Amino acid sequence: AAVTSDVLVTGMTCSHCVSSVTEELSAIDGVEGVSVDLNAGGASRVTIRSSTPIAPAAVEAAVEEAGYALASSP
Ligand code: 9UX
Repeated sequence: AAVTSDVLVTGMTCSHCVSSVTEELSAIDGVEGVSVDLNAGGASRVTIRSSTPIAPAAVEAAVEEAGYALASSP
């Protein structure tokens, strides 16, 4: 069964930000889907669906590669 995990990402303010983060996270092995609840000016909730649990460090690296930062893991 697929698993989902949520992270909070800061610095995202437009749909292109969403595209960048989605693209980077989707490139992680095992990731099947990414959805973003954009909260411009605050932390955006990013939900990652994957076949197996994804290492938190891989998620953080992808978010940073896209140019944003992890606020926390709720
Ligand atoms: Mo939109 Mo996001 O012009 O860093 S790409 S603000």
